[in-house]
Amino acid sequence: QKPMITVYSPDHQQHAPASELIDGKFLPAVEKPERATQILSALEPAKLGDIIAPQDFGLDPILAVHDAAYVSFLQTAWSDWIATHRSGDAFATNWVMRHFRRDRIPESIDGKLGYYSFDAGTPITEGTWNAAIASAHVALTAQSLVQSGHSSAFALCRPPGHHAAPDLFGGYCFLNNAAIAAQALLDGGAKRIVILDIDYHHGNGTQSIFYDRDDVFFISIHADPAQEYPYFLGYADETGFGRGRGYNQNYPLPFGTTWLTYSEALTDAIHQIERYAPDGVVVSLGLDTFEKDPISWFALTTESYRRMGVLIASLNRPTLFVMEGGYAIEELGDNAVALLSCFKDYR
Ligand code: OKP
Ligand code: ZN
Repeated sequence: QKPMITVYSPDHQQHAPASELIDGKFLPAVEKPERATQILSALEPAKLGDIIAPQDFGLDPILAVHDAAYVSFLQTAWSDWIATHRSGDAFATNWVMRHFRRDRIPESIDGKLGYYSFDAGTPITEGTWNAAIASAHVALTAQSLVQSGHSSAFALCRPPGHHAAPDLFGGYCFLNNAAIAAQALLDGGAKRIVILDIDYHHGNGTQSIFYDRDDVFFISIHADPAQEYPYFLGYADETGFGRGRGYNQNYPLPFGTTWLTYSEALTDAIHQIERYAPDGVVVSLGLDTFEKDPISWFALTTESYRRMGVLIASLNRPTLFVMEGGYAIEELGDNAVALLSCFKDYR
């Protein structure tokens, strides 16, 4: 049995928004540093393998996925915001919607925030860029382990990434860690990569990044966008475009989904992955499908995560786990360990 190395950086703590717009009020942020520290403290006694710090891979692997102007925007967003607003976290409050022009990038930071985002739920703070780039380097460090022959690795990323598109932030995400890692695997010699997104929310950013490509097969199991965030992407009829046709697969499921229904979708997804025969699998690991998650409405249990670990292990492919969502802080670590340790035991 081979160890599973975890990559972790404390820099995520620099992204700690005071509050979030919820139910018409600014309430304590749901996406908070305790998420990552709770998982870390559960991993230590579980002894899956070493816990290591990330390496610095610079900006090139980020720019292989994200637009340069978007990355520059993220780097200076806080200082631009504070130059005019003086205080408070930066929030977008207006967007480029249908009927507006998309060929003009406003000079104003408020205009830029709206141009480069798709929701009001993703505050930018003083440390957001430092945390986001560290999170991407956590994913890249885990990727380099898998590339060099480790059968699996866990990137304990925070902030998450799967909602971030080439030039869009939103859904607590700024840089798409899983997409950056998948692209790096390809650039390192892999021919075909699957991204299996098991977060409760559709990974709209990842889908957008790879929608017209056949070298990354994006598969996502999530709450039906007709009922749930991000609302405007994630339907079953989104199957890819051009060369990418047939290499995008969504499994939208209803509120209240239990393991019985979930496992049917996951088993189908596993069969699709086997047919594609990828060189590696990147798992966008969200634990917000849990029954006690405060913002989500599926009903999976800790036992479900054990079974998920076993099913993903059955693929027998180099596997990179990239942390996404999961907000039931108390059980987050147990659920992560349940999935990762069963994966490891059944490999
Ligand atoms: C990020 B990840 C609920 C608002 C939802 C955005 C959720 C982002 C989830 N009232 N806000 O996929 O876990
Ligand atoms: Zn989620």
